[in-house]
Amino acid sequence: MSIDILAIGLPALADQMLTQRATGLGWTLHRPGADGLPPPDVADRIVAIAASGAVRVDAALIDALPKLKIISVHAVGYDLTDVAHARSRGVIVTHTPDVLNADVADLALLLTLGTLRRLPAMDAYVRAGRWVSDGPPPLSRSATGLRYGLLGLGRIGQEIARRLTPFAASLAYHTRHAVADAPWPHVPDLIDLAGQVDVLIVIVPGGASTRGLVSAPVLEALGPNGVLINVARGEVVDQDALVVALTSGRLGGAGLDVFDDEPNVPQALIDSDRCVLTPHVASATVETRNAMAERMMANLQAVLAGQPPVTPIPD
Ligand code: A2R
Repeated sequence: MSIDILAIGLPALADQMLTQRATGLGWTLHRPGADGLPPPDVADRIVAIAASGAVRVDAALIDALPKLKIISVHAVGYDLTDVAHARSRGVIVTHTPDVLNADVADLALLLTLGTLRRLPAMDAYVRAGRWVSDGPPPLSRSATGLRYGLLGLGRIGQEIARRLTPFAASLAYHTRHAVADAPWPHVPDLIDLAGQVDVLIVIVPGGASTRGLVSAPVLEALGPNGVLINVARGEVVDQDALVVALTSGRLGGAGLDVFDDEPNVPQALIDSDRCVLTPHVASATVETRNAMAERMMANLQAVLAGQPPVTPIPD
């Protein structure tokens, strides 16, 4: 008897791994139709979903799959999966934490340094021949000796903090609960933290509890010399307020890997020379995407064999 799996929006590497191994595992892969659902005769047989973190797995889809046992999300963030509904149906939700910590932390650092040192603008300056025609470009800002703040100090946040330590004058963080044994000071109020730092790095989950957390007053507190870095989810930052703050000069700069309506980026951000933009690639290296795909597979295999999941989402 074949085991029917619905693959939704997986990145190429994960999709290939799933496709190549499916036959050997006795799995039959299916894809959703234009309406986002598999055909009804297939829907009745689906026992597992393998989904990118960028696709919505909502109550309607979960309810369309009566035999569903597991939703294996290929991402650390599972904010687009209706976890409460899955749980109410007894469906296990898994994700791929830890294996991407280093790469996401690296990109946070790259965006920080790239924004302060205006790396893309410097590269463009050389390529456009302006070094020859105009002489040396305007000065940028030193990253060493700045005050750094982290919104979020979980698995990835702590990796970022460790990378910043050699050149930060100070480092503090805001979370809802202080982290026991963390060597960095906890600031209970986010606006206070933003007012105390030069660079604020966002690394919290998306979803209802963090939507718009980086609000206009937070950006105001960060100020005209402040820099915002976001490697979490676009919705955590009030993007309209960010555009206004950047274009009015009330915020110094931004390094952004994530946006509200990906892959669409507001033209004002594209036109702004105060920001560095990347297309949601924090975990997008061969090594990390391989590790994430392996974790997605391991969760599917465990649950479909009646074993506990390897990396279930936390309660
Ligand atoms: O608030 P706490 O004590 O639960 O700390 C968590 C923090 N956090 C928040 N901080 C302030 N206000 C909130 N409403 C809020 N909600 C969560 O975010 C914790 O320090 C951190 C999350 O850490 P982890 O669960 O270990 O996540 P990880 O692996 O660091 O990834 C963070 C996110 C992913 O969910 C993706 O959206 C993105 O990075 O790639």
